[in-house]
Amino acid sequence: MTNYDSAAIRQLVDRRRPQHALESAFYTSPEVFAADMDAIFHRHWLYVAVECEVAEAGDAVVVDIGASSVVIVRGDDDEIRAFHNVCRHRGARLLPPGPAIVGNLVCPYHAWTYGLDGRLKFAEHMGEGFDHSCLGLRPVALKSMAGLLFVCLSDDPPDDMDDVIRQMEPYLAPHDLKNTRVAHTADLIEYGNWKLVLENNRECYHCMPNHPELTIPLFAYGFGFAPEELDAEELAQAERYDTLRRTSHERWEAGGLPSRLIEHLEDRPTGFRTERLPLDGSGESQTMDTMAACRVPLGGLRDKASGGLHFWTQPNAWHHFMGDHVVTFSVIPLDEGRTLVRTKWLVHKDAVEGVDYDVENLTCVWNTTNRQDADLVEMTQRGVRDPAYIPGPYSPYTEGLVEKFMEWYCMRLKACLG
Ligand code: 3BY
Ligand code: FES
Ligand code: FE
Repeated sequence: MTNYDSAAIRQLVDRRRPQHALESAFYTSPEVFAADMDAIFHRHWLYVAVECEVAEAGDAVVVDIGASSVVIVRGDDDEIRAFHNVCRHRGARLLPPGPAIVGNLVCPYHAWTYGLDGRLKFAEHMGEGFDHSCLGLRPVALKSMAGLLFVCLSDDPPDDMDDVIRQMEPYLAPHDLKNTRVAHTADLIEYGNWKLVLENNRECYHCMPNHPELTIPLFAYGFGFAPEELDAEELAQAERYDTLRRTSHERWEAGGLPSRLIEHLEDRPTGFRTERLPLDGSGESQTMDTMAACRVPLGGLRDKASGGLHFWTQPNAWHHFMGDHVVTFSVIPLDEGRTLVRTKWLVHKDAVEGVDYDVENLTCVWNTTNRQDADLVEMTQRGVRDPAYIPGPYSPYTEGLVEKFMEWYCMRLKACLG
């Protein structure tokens, strides 16, 4: 079932100019959006939730992705499973989006009752020959990466996820996500195509002029610059940052914190990138004063200045892991011109609000930055809709990772087009 013309979209992809933004149709056409949902969002691993959201048996969280909806639930056997949120009777949604606590999954329509393992347990009035056993909920592929939960809506998910997990677990494990809880969630609808949200995320070219709050903790962020444009003082600062990055990597790695760059953004279905980077000031956290926002450290992290571990996955996520808290971001397209950006702040599960941390202080940098990014995305969406728009070139210095996102997108769209 496709409501787009694959050949026409393939042509659009084939005529893309490398190192340039995409043509307008990629950001504005409902057909390209349908292709994106089908080829990208229904056939790749998506970051959707954190294990601590389903900490106990019967905890559930429901996430809508386009026309699909997924129930993630922890069973009595402690297993976390994911199911399509579609009743096997006449199709009603079992649960609304968001968190829930359930004993069974009971359809609100005619009360068909499913166990937390998805099996149909009761269905009244269905007669003698009714076979419960073949009407269980349809499973959705789910994997936990050190506590980050990924789902794939395809029956044939990309098989490279186990390798990403193997490479990423040593980086994420020290932050002990399983012993965190969500201190705050912010859902922000950005008025732009999901690819504009990702493009914006994959560069810091816009950070200096637009993110005063973010540039406080981030300092001379490792996102490239044109060396010939720097004056002597800026060059010296860039060199100082490079030295700090190198010596920090050495110190962190010696202390058991993997830190060095791994980058496979454009050469595999489950593209990803990670690196631990030093932060400015005290080097502790992404807060306005650069000090830890939460007094209870995560996991076994004793080095307060453990920087910020960046972790990105294609197509829909980025995260910052610090010594005192973690910020996770997931992107869910709503339509060709609207995108949900869901941000979660995680702290140690024993941390007490108002005693160990203050929500305003914890969330200030990224709430403010997200709103600034939403404005940038919206103004770009308006521009790319204008008939006068012509795709412009990416900076070879500061937009190399945007190009890698686009290479990945074009490669995967072509590979998965129906
Ligand atoms: O979160 C990030 O890693 C990216 C890079 C800098 C700006 N930004 C939102
Ligand atoms: Fe679910 Fe009828 S639609 S019980
Ligand atoms: Fe930004």
